[in-house]
Amino acid sequence: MRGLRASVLLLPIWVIGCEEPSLPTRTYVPAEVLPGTVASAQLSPDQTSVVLDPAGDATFSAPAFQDIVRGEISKQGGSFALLLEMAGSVPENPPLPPPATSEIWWAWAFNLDPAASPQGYPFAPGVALPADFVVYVSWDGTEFKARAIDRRPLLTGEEAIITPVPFSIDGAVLEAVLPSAMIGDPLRFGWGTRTFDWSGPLGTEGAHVVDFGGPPFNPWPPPQ
Ligand SMILES: [Ca+2]
Repeated sequence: MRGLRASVLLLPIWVIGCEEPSLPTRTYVPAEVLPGTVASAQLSPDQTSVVLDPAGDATFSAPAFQDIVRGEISKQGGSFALLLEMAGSVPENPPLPPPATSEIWWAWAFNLDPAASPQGYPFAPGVALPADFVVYVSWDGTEFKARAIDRRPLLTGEEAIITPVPFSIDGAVLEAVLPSAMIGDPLRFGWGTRTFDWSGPLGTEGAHVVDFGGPPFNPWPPPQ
């Protein structure tokens, strides 16, 4: 993992803009970061886990683009394809809805070790949460980004590992790619989705959950 972090953080994020303005798809692919992991056309899904969530249940009177209606993860070769469907389309230039002041997130959380609750980043120091690994798409009022946060090093007093990941936004659907090696190719884990408002910088107490997409964690592999 150390080698992976060292290699990917030095590379630029390639942003591929929409070439046809009439289409709402925005694809941002740091392909150089993750060679071989985004060739999904050559891969076929072998397992998918889907969780549905009602529309209209988000807190803070949040807009529909923060209201989760479906979360999905699919194992595709060596990667997980992560998907979030919202109750409404994500605008090209969305507002930061209150109480967000710094950024908003669409996130997938992974509970890799049910016995562990790392403390700290991206949450405040000392705040323990069971998600060992988080992937998120963010909007800060200027640009969309996607990052993976490996929180497991926090358990031993080290810093969380932050890695850019490919993502896309198409109307009400957000997708991101997580190479399964980044979470250690686990056979079993818990996963779930959330949206967040950030009323302060990452690493502070400014995180507010806007909507959970069903239970906080769901089983992988999906029940037969
Ligand atoms: Ca919802």
